Amino acid sequence: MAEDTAVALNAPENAPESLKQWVGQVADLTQPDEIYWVTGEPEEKERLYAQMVETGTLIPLNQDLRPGCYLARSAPSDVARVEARTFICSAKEEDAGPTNNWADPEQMRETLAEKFDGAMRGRTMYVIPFSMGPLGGNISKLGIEITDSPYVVASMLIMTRAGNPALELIAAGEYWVPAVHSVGYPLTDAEGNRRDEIAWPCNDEKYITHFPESREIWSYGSGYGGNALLGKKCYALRIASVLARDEGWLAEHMLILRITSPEGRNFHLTAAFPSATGKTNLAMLRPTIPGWKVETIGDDIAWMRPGADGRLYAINPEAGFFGVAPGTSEKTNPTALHALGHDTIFTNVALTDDGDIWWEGMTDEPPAHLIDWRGNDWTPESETPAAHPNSRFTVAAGQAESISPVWEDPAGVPVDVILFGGRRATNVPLISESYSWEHGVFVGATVSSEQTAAAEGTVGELRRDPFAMLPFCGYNMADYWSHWLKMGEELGDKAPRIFQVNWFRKDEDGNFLWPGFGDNSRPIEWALRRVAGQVEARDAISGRLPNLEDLNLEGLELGEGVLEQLFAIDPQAWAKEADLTEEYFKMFGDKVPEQLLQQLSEIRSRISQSA
Ligand code: GTP
Ligand code: SPV
Ligand code: MN
Repeated sequence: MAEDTAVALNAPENAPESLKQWVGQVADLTQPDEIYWVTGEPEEKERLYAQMVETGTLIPLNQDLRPGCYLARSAPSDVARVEARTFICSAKEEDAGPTNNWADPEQMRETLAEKFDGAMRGRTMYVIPFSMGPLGGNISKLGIEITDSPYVVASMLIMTRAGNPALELIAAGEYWVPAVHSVGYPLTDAEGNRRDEIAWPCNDEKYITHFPESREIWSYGSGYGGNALLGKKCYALRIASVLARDEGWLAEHMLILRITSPEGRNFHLTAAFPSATGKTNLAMLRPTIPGWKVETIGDDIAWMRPGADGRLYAINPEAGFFGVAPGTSEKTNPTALHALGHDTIFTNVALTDDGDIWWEGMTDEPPAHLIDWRGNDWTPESETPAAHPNSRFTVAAGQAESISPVWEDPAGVPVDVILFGGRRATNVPLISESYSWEHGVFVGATVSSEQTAAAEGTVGELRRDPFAMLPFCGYNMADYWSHWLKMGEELGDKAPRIFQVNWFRKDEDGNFLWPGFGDNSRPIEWALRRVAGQVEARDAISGRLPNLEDLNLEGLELGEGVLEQLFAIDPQAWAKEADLTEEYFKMFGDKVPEQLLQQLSEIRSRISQSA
């Protein structure tokens, strides 16, 4: 009961009784010194940042060069999502499926009760009401994150619509998802002995847990990214994918952009690429082909729902970008770089001698001296990177000059094209059009990609990452494929067209064949001309390929035979992939939808026809 809480609840007047009770229960368990409800007002941000500068969590950057910018350095053990410590606690194991770590919900609740017992001693417990998506929008949803990390509060204030307006919607009776987070580093022990605060408190033991039936999130031990900003992967993907299945919509790891043709026609495109595989880059694309314009709507997550006209409408549930820093440069992504000129939190990048930031790939020549992400001196001779490969910037989406005027339209934008992509050195062509929605779902379901530094694991290792959702699907992946097939039936001929892309194909010497970045506008232009019915395609094993003369390559110098290599399809290699896919599907037993098995057999017949 809220009344029994030792610490004052400090609840705002409009906080509903059920919310107050839950906050009181979490406080009883975690025993914070104080409870603070986040309002989202400007003076609150000032106080928070000042306090974090005092504890060393934030280092102010040179305010003349980067006003409002700060650097955070995490603990070296807390630098990325921890997939091995991420759990789906569904009542039945088969509802988590073979690609998730399942944990028995009863047992996990016992473990969490132990871990969270006294976890916030000596700390402030922050209560953050937030909206995923524009406030009050019909695709948007609400949540409350309780956390003991001011860094998480500051990040949530950038990444979501957090504070009083979200609480007002909750007070008005809107549905909300509860999410509890602790870094697991209490400052006082059970006997009342105090220890000093450190710059990045966290715990060696981590639990990122989801309860799909009760729609709850409990996260312990990490302060980094998707482990801790619970609106992002935990809610907007893992829990939302379950809500989407039950309510008939889609929660996806996709960027959203608007692209306007020289004739002034608007197209909307979403794209699922695995973590650190180019969503932010594509969302801020600067086309190298004249006359085309790209506007950014989202860079990581899309929530999509059929609208009254039967088309699929997408919103970006987030309000900011938590983007990969390394590789961001004036050449690769000037739009992102310019957005980072002010009011940005940088995490685990390097610090220059004049109080600015640097990371690998920002400039051709590294500075002669830096402080690296661990806080040590660094020179170009150093053997470790200056910035952590998963170092990130946290910035309000509105700061990107490419942001679309419609990015906060609560109704969303109608989706014309869906892209699936991954990092593939071989086999997968630059672009390929799916024969049908079912074929598109097959392509999405069988994506493999070389792993990146966005999660713990072996960088470069090829793994299946269906729909770029491997670490983010809150239920059985095969049921998720069935849900996609069902959505296709509902959308019928109004469904978006599906294409597969691969910017990462390499030659024998390991060099990228395709220049990528702004030039990705070229295959995308072809896709849009397909949608507009302006161009023919040729049938191939992977799907429909462009006739090479139809690609707009004006102003691009490609080496001899490179274009052919980008579209080369080796039937033997595809036969091997088909065998691997058959093996892969076996993992899901009889849950694999019949339509996907049918697609596999159609690929095999295309292979034998071309042999
Ligand atoms: P998450 O935020 O982790 O979900 O990732 P993301 O998909 O938004 O990643 P991002 O756009 O930040 O991609 C980062 C990496 O992809 C950087 O190393 C980029 O240099 C690289 N990248 C992006 N686009 C291209 C491209 O067209 N070609 C090549 N070769 N690399 C690219
Ligand atoms: C990803 O890994 O796909 C990210 C970063 O977008 S995190 O928020 O840490 O999950
Ligand atoms: Mn992501």
